[in-house]
Amino acid sequence: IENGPPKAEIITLTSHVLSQQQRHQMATGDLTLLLTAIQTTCKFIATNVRRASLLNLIGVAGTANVQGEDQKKLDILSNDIMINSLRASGKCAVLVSEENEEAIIIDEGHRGRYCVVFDPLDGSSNIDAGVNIGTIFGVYKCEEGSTGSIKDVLRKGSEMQVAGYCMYGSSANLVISTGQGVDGYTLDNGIGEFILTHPNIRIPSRGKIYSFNEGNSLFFHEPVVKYLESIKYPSNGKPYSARYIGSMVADVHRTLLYGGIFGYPSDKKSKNGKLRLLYEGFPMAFLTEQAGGLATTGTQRLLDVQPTDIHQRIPCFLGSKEDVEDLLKFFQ
Ligand code: AHM
Ligand code: MG
Repeated sequence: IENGPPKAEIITLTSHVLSQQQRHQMATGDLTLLLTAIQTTCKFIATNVRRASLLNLIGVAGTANVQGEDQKKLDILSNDIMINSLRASGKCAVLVSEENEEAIIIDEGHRGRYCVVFDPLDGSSNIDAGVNIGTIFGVYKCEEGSTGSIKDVLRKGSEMQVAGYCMYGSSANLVISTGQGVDGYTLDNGIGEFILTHPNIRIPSRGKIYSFNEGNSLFFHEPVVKYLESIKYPSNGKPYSARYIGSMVADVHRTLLYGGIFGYPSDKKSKNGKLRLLYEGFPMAFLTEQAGGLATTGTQRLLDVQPTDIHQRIPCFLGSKEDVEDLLKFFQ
């Protein structure tokens, strides 16, 4: 036990990102303000996820609350908060949300240079059971000369400036990369700040866990079937453990911290799998690479996929470098 005084240095997300920006001479403060808007949304969602059953936020949208206002389901409410807060930041030009069919082009009075793609509450089918869920986001900067159009977000994931997620579990954990590694922050409810608790997350080069919805095995294509066989019946007699929460944020979070492989493949029923490229695949691939891992579609580096539609789906495999390389051998 150390006897010295308690450590007096508390690093918040805002101060850490600011100092990162300053170090790379990128500090206009715009990104920091944008991230403040995202943080505020995450704090709001974290609070409400926790209170959800009490406040009866769960359930069908359209039931009235005591004020006679329509109550919204948590995912719709989260989406509204995210959009309002990003718009109010004055730093955004285009927003793409899983909940909105069309991209939102921000009005001139509030317009900034950034474009944010997000899934406000991913894994929302898990809310009622109290299982971890999360918000996923990615940030692009408008292209030179653009005042904000759909073209600014139909870009490869490798062009993202920032990617992150916030996981709502026993604590709220915000994991983020501005392209200089990955840092994890935990919400201190007492002071309402995200505190740097997991600096420089590095994914182990090999793990012992695989995370696939094997219930779909009947439809899986051969490379995936063969790969899964290879880790379940290995020649060394040490099979991998299976962990699948069914909430991408939670499954990816564990994969970043413990290593292993997460996959949502295309199969005979869904030709591009289930996960969305822009606001699920790209941000998670960005974080995985920044943490030293790999992310692939099976045939291509995930971050190199050129999107054609804001809501398109993509087969997705990510995790420890060696595990993903093993999988890729079955695709060759
Ligand atoms: P959602 O955006 O409708 O919540 O769906 C995305 C979620 C991911 O969080 C998760 O990885 C996946 O769906 C699980 O799908 P499945 O239930 O088919 O295994
Ligand atoms: Mg989703």
